[in-house]
Amino acid sequence: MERPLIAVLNGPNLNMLGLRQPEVYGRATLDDVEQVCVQAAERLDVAIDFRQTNGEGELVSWIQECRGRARGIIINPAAYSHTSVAILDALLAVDLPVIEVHISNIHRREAFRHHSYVSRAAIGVICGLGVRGYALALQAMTDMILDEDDQ
Ligand code: CA2
Repeated sequence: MERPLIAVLNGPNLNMLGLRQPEVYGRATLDDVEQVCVQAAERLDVAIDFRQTNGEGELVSWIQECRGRARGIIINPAAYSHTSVAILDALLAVDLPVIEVHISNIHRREAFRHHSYVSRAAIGVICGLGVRGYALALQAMTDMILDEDDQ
Protein backbone atom coordinates (compact mmCIF):
# COMPACT_ATOMS: atom_id res chain seq x y z
CA MET A 1 0.00 0.00 0.00
CA GLU A 2 1.16 3.55 -0.75
CA ARG A 3 2.58 5.48 2.20
CA PRO A 4 0.33 8.32 3.42
CA LEU A 5 1.62 11.77 2.52
CA ILE A 6 2.02 14.43 5.21
CA ALA A 7 2.79 18.02 4.17
CA VAL A 8 5.29 19.86 6.37
CA LEU A 9 4.95 23.55 5.57
CA ASN A 10 7.14 26.35 6.89
CA GLY A 11 6.57 30.08 6.77
CA PRO A 12 8.64 33.24 6.48
CA ASN A 13 12.22 33.60 7.66
CA LEU A 14 12.54 29.97 8.74
CA ASN A 15 15.20 29.72 6.01
CA MET A 16 17.30 31.85 8.41
CA LEU A 17 17.30 29.18 11.12
CA GLY A 18 20.72 28.48 12.55
CA LEU A 19 22.16 31.61 10.97
CA ARG A 20 20.86 34.14 13.54
CA GLN A 21 19.27 34.20 17.02
CA PRO A 22 20.52 30.75 18.17
CA GLU A 23 19.53 31.74 21.73
CA VAL A 24 15.86 31.74 20.59
CA TYR A 25 15.72 29.08 17.86
CA GLY A 26 18.78 26.91 18.50
CA ARG A 27 21.58 26.05 16.10
CA ALA A 28 19.75 23.76 13.68
CA THR A 29 19.34 25.03 10.12
CA LEU A 30 16.25 24.49 7.97
CA ASP A 31 18.14 21.66 6.22
CA ASP A 32 18.64 20.06 9.66
CA VAL A 33 14.90 20.40 10.35
CA GLU A 34 14.19 18.68 7.03
CA GLN A 35 16.58 15.86 7.99
CA VAL A 36 14.81 15.43 11.35
CA CYS A 37 11.52 15.12 9.42
CA VAL A 38 12.93 12.75 6.77
CA GLN A 39 14.32 10.44 9.47
CA ALA A 40 11.07 10.51 11.49
CA ALA A 41 9.07 9.81 8.31
CA GLU A 42 11.28 6.80 7.45
CA ARG A 43 10.84 5.40 10.95
CA LEU A 44 7.06 5.96 10.80
CA ASP A 45 6.72 4.70 7.21
CA VAL A 46 5.03 7.84 5.89
CA ALA A 47 5.95 10.14 3.00
CA ILE A 48 6.53 13.85 3.55
CA ASP A 49 6.50 16.94 1.38
CA PHE A 50 8.74 19.46 3.19
CA ARG A 51 8.60 23.09 2.04
CA GLN A 52 9.40 26.64 3.13
CA THR A 53 8.24 29.94 1.69
CA ASN A 54 8.43 33.60 2.64
CA GLY A 55 5.15 34.35 0.85
CA GLU A 56 1.72 34.30 2.48
CA GLY A 57 -0.06 33.68 -0.84
CA GLU A 58 2.28 30.81 -1.69
CA LEU A 59 1.58 29.21 1.68
CA VAL A 60 -2.18 29.55 1.01
CA SER A 61 -1.72 27.90 -2.42
CA TRP A 62 0.33 25.05 -0.97
CA ILE A 63 -2.34 24.43 1.68
CA GLN A 64 -5.02 24.31 -1.04
CA GLU A 65 -2.89 21.85 -3.06
CA CYS A 66 -2.93 19.45 -0.09
CA ARG A 67 -6.62 18.77 -0.72
CA GLY A 68 -7.03 15.24 -2.07
CA ARG A 69 -3.25 14.75 -2.01
CA ALA A 70 -2.08 14.79 1.61
CA ARG A 71 -3.56 13.09 4.68
CA GLY A 72 -2.49 15.84 7.07
CA ILE A 73 -0.67 19.14 7.39
CA ILE A 74 2.07 20.02 9.86
CA ILE A 75 2.66 23.74 9.69
CA ASN A 76 4.98 26.26 11.26
CA PRO A 77 3.41 29.43 9.86
CA ALA A 78 6.10 31.53 11.63
CA ALA A 79 5.06 35.21 11.90
CA TYR A 80 1.91 34.59 9.82
CA SER A 81 0.56 32.61 12.79
CA HIS A 82 -0.03 35.92 14.52
CA THR A 83 -1.46 37.85 11.55
CA SER A 84 -3.00 35.68 8.86
CA VAL A 85 -6.71 35.03 8.56
CA ALA A 86 -5.97 33.90 4.97
CA ILE A 87 -3.88 30.98 6.19
CA LEU A 88 -6.51 30.10 8.82
CA ASP A 89 -9.24 30.12 6.12
CA ALA A 90 -7.14 27.94 3.78
CA LEU A 91 -6.54 25.39 6.56
CA LEU A 92 -10.24 25.31 7.45
CA ALA A 93 -11.14 24.91 3.76
CA VAL A 94 -8.99 21.84 3.08
CA ASP A 95 -10.60 19.89 5.91
CA LEU A 96 -7.47 17.91 6.84
CA PRO A 97 -5.96 17.30 10.27
CA VAL A 98 -3.55 20.12 11.11
CA ILE A 99 -0.80 20.27 13.72
CA GLU A 100 0.82 23.66 14.36
CA VAL A 101 4.48 23.65 15.39
CA HIS A 102 6.64 26.42 16.81
CA ILE A 103 10.29 25.92 17.63
CA SER A 104 10.24 28.51 20.42
CA ASN A 105 7.72 28.75 23.26
CA ILE A 106 5.63 31.61 21.87
CA HIS A 107 3.94 32.07 25.29
CA ARG A 108 7.25 32.97 26.96
CA ARG A 109 7.90 35.65 24.37
CA GLU A 110 6.42 39.05 23.41
CA ALA A 111 2.64 39.42 23.93
CA PHE A 112 2.00 39.74 20.16
CA ARG A 113 3.24 36.14 19.72
CA HIS A 114 0.81 34.70 22.29
CA HIS A 115 -2.12 34.59 19.88
CA SER A 116 -2.17 32.43 16.77
CA TYR A 117 -5.02 32.63 14.24
CA VAL A 118 -3.86 29.27 12.88
CA SER A 119 -4.47 27.46 16.20
CA ARG A 120 -8.25 27.59 15.55
CA ALA A 121 -7.70 25.16 12.66
CA ALA A 122 -5.24 22.92 14.51
CA ILE A 123 -6.00 19.69 16.32
CA GLY A 124 -2.94 20.35 18.43
CA VAL A 125 -0.10 22.80 18.89
CA ILE A 126 3.49 21.94 19.81
CA CYS A 127 5.71 24.82 20.87
CA GLY A 128 8.93 25.36 22.76
CA LEU A 129 10.46 21.93 22.18
CA GLY A 130 12.86 23.04 19.47
CA VAL A 131 13.13 21.16 16.18
CA ARG A 132 12.14 17.89 17.88
CA GLY A 133 8.61 19.36 17.85
CA TYR A 134 8.46 18.46 14.15
CA ALA A 135 9.28 14.78 14.84
CA LEU A 136 6.68 14.71 17.62
CA ALA A 137 4.11 16.24 15.28
CA LEU A 138 4.88 13.60 12.62
CA GLN A 139 4.46 10.86 15.24
CA ALA A 140 1.09 12.28 16.37
CA MET A 141 -0.13 12.82 12.79
CA THR A 142 0.80 9.25 11.81
CA ASP A 143 -1.05 7.87 14.87
CA MET A 144 -4.15 9.84 13.88
CA ILE A 145 -4.00 8.62 10.26
CA LEU A 146 -3.63 5.00 11.42
CA ASP A 147 -6.58 5.45 13.83
CA GLU A 148 -8.68 6.89 10.99
CA ASP A 149 -7.75 3.95 8.71
CA ASP A 150 -8.74 1.47 11.44
CA GLN A 151 -12.26 2.87 11.61
O1 CA2 B 1 9.11 29.60 17.18
C1 CA2 B 1 8.74 29.49 16.02
O2 CA2 B 1 8.86 28.46 15.35
C2 CA2 B 1 8.13 30.72 15.32
O3 CA2 B 1 7.09 30.27 14.48
C3 CA2 B 1 9.26 31.33 14.51
C4 CA2 B 1 8.88 32.64 13.84
C5 CA2 B 1 8.22 33.60 14.82
O4 CA2 B 1 7.75 34.75 14.13
C6 CA2 B 1 7.08 32.96 15.58
O5 CA2 B 1 6.56 33.89 16.51
C7 CA2 B 1 7.54 31.72 16.30
C8 CA2 B 1 10.11 33.32 13.24
C9 CA2 B 1 10.87 32.48 12.28
C10 CA2 B 1 12.10 33.22 11.88
O6 CA2 B 1 13.22 32.55 12.38
C11 CA2 B 1 14.42 33.19 12.39
C12 CA2 B 1 15.51 32.40 12.62
C13 CA2 B 1 16.74 32.95 12.68
C14 CA2 B 1 16.90 34.32 12.49
C15 CA2 B 1 15.82 35.10 12.26
C16 CA2 B 1 14.55 34.55 12.19
